[in-house]
Amino acid sequence: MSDAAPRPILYSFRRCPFAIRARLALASAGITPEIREVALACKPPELLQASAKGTVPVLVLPAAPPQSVLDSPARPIDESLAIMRWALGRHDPQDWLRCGDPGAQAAIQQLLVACDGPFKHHLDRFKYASRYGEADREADRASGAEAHRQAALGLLRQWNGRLAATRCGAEPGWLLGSAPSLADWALLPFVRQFRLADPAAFDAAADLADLQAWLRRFLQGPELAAVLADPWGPRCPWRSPRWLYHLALPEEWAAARAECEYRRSSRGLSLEQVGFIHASYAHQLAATHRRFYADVPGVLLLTIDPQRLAAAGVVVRSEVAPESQEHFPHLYGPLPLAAVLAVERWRPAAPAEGVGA
Ligand SMILES: N[C@@H](CCC(=O)N[C@@H](CS)C(=O)NCC(=O)O)C(=O)O
Repeated sequence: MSDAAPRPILYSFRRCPFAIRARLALASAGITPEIREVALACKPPELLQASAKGTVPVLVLPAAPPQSVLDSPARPIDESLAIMRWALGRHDPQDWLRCGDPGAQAAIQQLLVACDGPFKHHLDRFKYASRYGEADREADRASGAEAHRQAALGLLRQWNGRLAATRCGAEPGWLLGSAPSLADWALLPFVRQFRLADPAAFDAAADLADLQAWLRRFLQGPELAAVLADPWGPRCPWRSPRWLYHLALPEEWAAARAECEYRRSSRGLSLEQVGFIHASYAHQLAATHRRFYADVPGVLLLTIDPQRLAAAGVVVRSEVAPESQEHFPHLYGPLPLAAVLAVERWRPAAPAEGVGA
């Protein structure tokens, strides 16, 4: 893919096992999307427009030049396995898909169904027991979680058995034989997640020796590490150009929360003194921070939804700053707390662009 070619966009979440498997396949296929890290509590409108179900990963393909007036743009791919298959369908240098081997393909499919179905079901219910716990009593909840852990362990033992059957001497095997397949890479993030719930117990389980060796090889290898690090796995959420942003001093934001509205315009200046509240568009944030807040420890970034501002009757005007001749958004009225979608400690954004940049 040339640098000039439009890239697919991947809405992703660094720690999400579904998104991790999608990134693994894209990386293996040599496809370098623009990664948009999503905060699940504050999903950008662009993601929801691409896929209303609001899960990550979602891959949005660049619009191809229409060959005919009947051509419709490619639909976003909003299931992790479909993204993997799409990527590997374009380029599969290590034959993860086991092209031309229907028996292996059927075995892969079975493993994927077991992982995304029962394994994920039990994993969620023991890892996030309080979220799913219906029992009122703590002791009942704990025994329910343990039942789910045991059910998940049952599947892990089956997968361990497959690996034991393909082991070559001391070298751990792969789920389908002598090389990793789509099944290994797609299950990996979920087995990793199971281990992370209690690493010591997982590592000590005597009946999971082959699975432990299989996972360790992934954890020590370069592929998983690559998709968990920048630029594949940025820690800072992508900033939508459809939102507005404001940098705030922590003590002034704390006061606003107590007073139920925010009336500071910029550093050291109030709304009353200036007549409006200064804000930035996403692409202006780094420069605004550098100019006014670089020496403030713990400065906060407010993400503001312009639609909620409008609903609250706050007028936003895009106006030129005399010193730079650049347009900035100005809020004519106090900022209602309900229009603030997220408050986080300021962190510089990851180097923009795509993973190949
Ligand atoms: N079947 C989907 C599941 C994706 C999924 O559930 N992702 C989680 C994050 S790990 C999500 O986006 N949840 C939405 C939310 O928490 O709001 C896939 O394979 O892509």
